[in-house]
Amino acid sequence: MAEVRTEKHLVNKRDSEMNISTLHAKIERLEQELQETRVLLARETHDAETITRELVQTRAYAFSAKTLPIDEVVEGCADSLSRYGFCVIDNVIPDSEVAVIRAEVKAAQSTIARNKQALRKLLDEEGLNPHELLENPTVTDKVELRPVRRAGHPPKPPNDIVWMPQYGKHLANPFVTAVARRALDDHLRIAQLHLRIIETSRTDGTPGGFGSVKYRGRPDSREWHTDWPHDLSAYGRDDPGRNVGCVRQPFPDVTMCLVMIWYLTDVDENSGGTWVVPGSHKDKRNPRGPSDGITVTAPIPGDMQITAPAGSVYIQDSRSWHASAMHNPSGRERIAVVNRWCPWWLSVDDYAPDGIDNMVCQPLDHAEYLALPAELQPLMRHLCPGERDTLQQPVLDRAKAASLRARWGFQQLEENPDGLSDANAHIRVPIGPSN
Ligand SMILES: O=C(O)CCC(=O)C(=O)O
Ligand SMILES: [Fe+2]
Repeated sequence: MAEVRTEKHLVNKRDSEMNISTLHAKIERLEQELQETRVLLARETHDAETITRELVQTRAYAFSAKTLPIDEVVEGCADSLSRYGFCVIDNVIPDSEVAVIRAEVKAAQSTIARNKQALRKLLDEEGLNPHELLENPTVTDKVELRPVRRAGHPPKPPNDIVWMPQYGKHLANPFVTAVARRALDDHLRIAQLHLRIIETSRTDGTPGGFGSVKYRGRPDSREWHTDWPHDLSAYGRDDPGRNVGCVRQPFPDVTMCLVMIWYLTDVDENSGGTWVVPGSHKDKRNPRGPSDGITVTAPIPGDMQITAPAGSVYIQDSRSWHASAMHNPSGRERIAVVNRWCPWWLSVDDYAPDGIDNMVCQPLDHAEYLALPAELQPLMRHLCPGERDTLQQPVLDRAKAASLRARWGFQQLEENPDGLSDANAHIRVPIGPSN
């Protein structure tokens, strides 16, 4: 009798195993068929170039903070970020304030450049040790430097935000922070902030555009890259003192950083609109990928330039293939401020101890931190060594809820230990094939 039961049990087990492997095979077949059908559909109706043409015409990636309710902007941006890898929030800075902020950014450009030059002089010409700069009384007259939070790392120039208090009033705009929270996590940090000004063509014939003059001027030139922490050359290449780290290819399908470009001049195809390849944030290849067959300086079918009025914010997943315009025949500079926003869980400034002049986590002293608008402080608190940095309320609330739920389980164990064996019978964890 026992033998018959064992045999029956074995047959059942074999049937079940066959059933599972048939189901796995079916899933694999259907997934492959789905993928092939998607490709066919894209080819038949909506190839990349057609989608891009439509996007350029309709600006379906853009949502206005002036005319739409915040929920609609967040939904629209979340969808656009997921589908295309980018979105734009129009009218974040009111028209009436744009000119003042633009002038402030231009003044900041000179201050930052002067400070950087003075720092380079001290390091390169006078040969000072970066770690001893703050102890040297003659240095503090010549250059603005602040201690950083990370022990053992030399000081850095202050965060560019200190030169732009009017701009700082908008940086934690509720539309922008809501979109960032939706895409990243509840506790956010602004890890980098820098100016990106693109010259226009000069009357002496010097071409406008981003980068070295010798490469500028052609509307069909590009400088494709993805941004930190997906910047494959990691700022410092193979220099251990300057490499800031880069996620290994193929990038996991997770949004780890949002790049925000705050346009302070109108942008389009002739005036420094950012180049982007829609959908590239999900592509496993990378323009700088050593084995990916892409030329960083050439156009890519389906690429496009963003069009946006001054006061808008372009937001992209750091995995998006994008480029600054290398031509700008508009007759005016393209003025913009760039920031990189991260969730609390990304390692934002652990490496590159010699990167004294990179823009990673440029610090704030306590008075500068306290002078920030109250809503901006939580996003920049990690930059101020004197401030105790703790996780923010929504993250704490989540942890509390999880802890209460766990405690409830142990209460069940105390009160009804015999009734628990089937308590999770409704839970099924699918096991996929390895890939
Ligand atoms: O200038 C632009 O439009 C793009 C800027 C950019 O790619 C960057 O700062 O990482
Ligand atoms: Fe970039």
